[in-house]
Amino acid sequence: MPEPIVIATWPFGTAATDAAMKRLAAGDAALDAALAGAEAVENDLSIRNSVGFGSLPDRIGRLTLDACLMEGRTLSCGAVAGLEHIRHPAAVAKKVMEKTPHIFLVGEGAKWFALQNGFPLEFPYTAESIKEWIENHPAKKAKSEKPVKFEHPSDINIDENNHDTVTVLALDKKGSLGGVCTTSGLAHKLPGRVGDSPIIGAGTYADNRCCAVSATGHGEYFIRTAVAHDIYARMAYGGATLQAAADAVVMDRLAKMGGEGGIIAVGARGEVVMSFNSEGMFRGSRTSEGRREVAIYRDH
Ligand code: SD4
Repeated sequence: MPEPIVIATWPFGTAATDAAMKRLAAGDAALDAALAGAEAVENDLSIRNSVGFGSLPDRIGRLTLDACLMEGRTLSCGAVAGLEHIRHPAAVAKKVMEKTPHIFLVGEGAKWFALQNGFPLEFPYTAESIKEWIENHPAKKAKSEKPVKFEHPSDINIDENNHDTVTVLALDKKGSLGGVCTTSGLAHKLPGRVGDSPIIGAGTYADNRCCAVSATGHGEYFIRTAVAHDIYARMAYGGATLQAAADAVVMDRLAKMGGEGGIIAVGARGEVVMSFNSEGMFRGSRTSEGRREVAIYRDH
């Protein structure tokens, strides 16, 4: 059996890899470990750009969260999107997977389901996130004291670099894969907008036969190219290695469309691949032997 491994996106992903590795070392399943890692990041109010509470609200000031997870042995999965006032969207996604005949709940329905399952209703805004929203709202003229005047939806520009999705992928002692992705999506998005992160096959995919893959970047492009599943399929049906599959999708297919971002992936034999077409991509990894790596890579 391969040694357990966990990888995550962004510098704050080290909180995730540390929490997840504790669980893997104790013999827990990959999905449970990855979820523990994602929750560690969701809990951290100092992560202000885009994961969980205290992160950046949408165009009209509402913080909505998206998450999904997938188990590589059974292909079980769950997802939520547009979830408000609930701190742990990834855990709610797991309940959707375990307790309903469905996979994906959104908006008020997802919130109702979370409340029914004992998740507390919480206030997700911090003084910093409110200040940031007021001061940096794209519709607001610099230094103007006037309140934000909303643009027509067709006029909005989105800063596609203003985001920080955390995705955590793990391989456990039994050789099973699991993946979790959690985010508040692109900052200042239109209300109701959902990116790739909670979409199984776009933002995340896990199948023990090949790999677990998760994405970070401009979600609309990752949906159009079904990035995570495309990488899996190139391995499963095309016989590509994980590295070749990831590079073909991220560096070629996605890049040619103008989709900026990258993926992290763990193969069924423990191989780690991180492919990106953006200027750089932060990610961290951790093995059970304590090997810990955090890096931003800039060269292709
Ligand atoms: C989205 N893909 O909502 C997400 C954003 C992201 O790192 O990846 N942030 O489009």
